[in-house]
Amino acid sequence: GSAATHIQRNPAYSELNSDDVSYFKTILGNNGVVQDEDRIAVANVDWMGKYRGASQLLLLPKSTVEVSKILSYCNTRRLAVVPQGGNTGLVGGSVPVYDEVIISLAGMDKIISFDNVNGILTCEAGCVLENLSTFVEKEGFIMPLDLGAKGSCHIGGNISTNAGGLRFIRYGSLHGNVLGLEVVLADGTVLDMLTTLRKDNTGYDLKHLFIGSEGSLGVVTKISVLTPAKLPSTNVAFLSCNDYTSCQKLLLAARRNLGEILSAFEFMDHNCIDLAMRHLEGVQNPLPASQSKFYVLIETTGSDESYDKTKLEAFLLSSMENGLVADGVIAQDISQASNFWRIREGISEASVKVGAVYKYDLSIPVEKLYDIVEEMRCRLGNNAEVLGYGHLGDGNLHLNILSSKYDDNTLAQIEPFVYEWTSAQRGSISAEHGLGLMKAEKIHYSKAPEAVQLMASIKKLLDSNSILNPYKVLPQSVL
Ligand code: FAD
Ligand code: 2HG
Ligand code: ZN
Repeated sequence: GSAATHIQRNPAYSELNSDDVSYFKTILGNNGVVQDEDRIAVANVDWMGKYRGASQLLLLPKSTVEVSKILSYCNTRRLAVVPQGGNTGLVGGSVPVYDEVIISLAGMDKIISFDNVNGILTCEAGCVLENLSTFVEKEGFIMPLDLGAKGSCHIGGNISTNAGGLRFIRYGSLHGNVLGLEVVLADGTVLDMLTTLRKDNTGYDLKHLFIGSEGSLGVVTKISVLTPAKLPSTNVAFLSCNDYTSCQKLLLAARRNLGEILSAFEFMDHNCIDLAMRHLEGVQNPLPASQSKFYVLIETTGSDESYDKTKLEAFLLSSMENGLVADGVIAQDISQASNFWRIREGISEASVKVGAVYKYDLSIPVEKLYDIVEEMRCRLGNNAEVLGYGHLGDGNLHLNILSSKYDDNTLAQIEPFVYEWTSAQRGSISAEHGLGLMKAEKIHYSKAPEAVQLMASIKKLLDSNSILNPYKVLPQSVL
């Protein structure tokens, strides 16, 4: 593929033969065993069109028992597999590298139960996030996470990547919101950790190993998740700031003055707005006259319509008076609010329309977070367009570098510089997207050797033949 890996195919894995295919048909039926070239082609390539595998088989299990039978067989036969959810991952983790069998969870999309007293949803891993949102909202609750990929990503994929997203600042990480999981291990063992308890300190909390393990330790088949109450009043403001320091101060001011109603604080530079206006259909620039370099989207969610609105208006006014905000608007209706959100959520979509995009997803102390964007612009000059945006409230920068095509010279100007720089700040080279194939060999920039060794020991314990998502997450040297 275009982002060719330098890792060789591991010869310890068997090659698929017709007996294997026949066996899979006996457990999944003909419809669960996909060999159609067009459908396989779609599953072989990632959302950016950057990572491309050469799998010849896509399996569509309908139940945990079927997943268990598939894995048990693959483990005995030494057939490597890649679990796939909505295939929206951004680090090449969800597609095969060579001929791994693709196990798609798309056929496991049932809601199992909803406890509408405690707000606890239990469902299968292949449920699309947006469908779950629609479902729980009818019951007066919301999903604790939201992201631009909601229309395609699966809850199982979200859990496997420990997705952050747009509500993290308010509701925190999936490590806090996921109450239980059912996972199938590499040898087919079904691990039932599907509790719905808030508190349970009986031994090691094993589910956390699977949250964020990117399909390398097991296949997540069922989930129970805590959903917060849906509150009646939401307001969204779109603001501009003249310098980065003002954005930082505005974040602190928002935390102090908006307090418990603050539900999003998203940041984008002028280049992002520019890109969105060029490539997203039907969006309007909320501040067309602004010459500012920085933009912030603030959302509040609370229980009192008039109080919440007054609070946000007063905050905007005082922030303009004290000079932190250059200009700003509060959405007057749902369509304006969704236009604001569409700009922020659409940056990813716009970024892949230019040609090639190099994406970095960094945790950096907020004070330093924009420095890397400016340094990158200096390094690359006119060779590329550099965008900085992200979840400022969480200290998470999305650094996107756009150029007309992928080439090794551009890459050599970006890497390892970006990783070294981040490591020197004691930041993370993956705030929320994971390591996947892209960063498996880079883990040492963010983790101590002893920690990587322990991860490798856990991997060997749970997947002794290393059939699950090979070449991803951990460096080849420790396996
Ligand atoms: P996939 O892409 O199919 O898989 C991702 C990884 O999880 C792979 O390693 C795969 O092997 C593994 N996996 C999937 N399902 C399972 C399973 N059931 N069991 C075991 N392993 C599994 N990410 C964020 O964190 N925050 C964001 O705000 C955000 N916004 C995005 C916006 C857009 C437009 C896009 C395209 C992506 C965005 N992402 C974001 C990245 C991505 O959407 C998330 O990582 C998402 O959680 C992946 O879910 P998925 O179902 O598409 O998983
Ligand atoms: C977002 O916050 C996503 O929009 C995607 O995490 C970021 O595409 C990216 O780099
Ligand atoms: Zn993000």
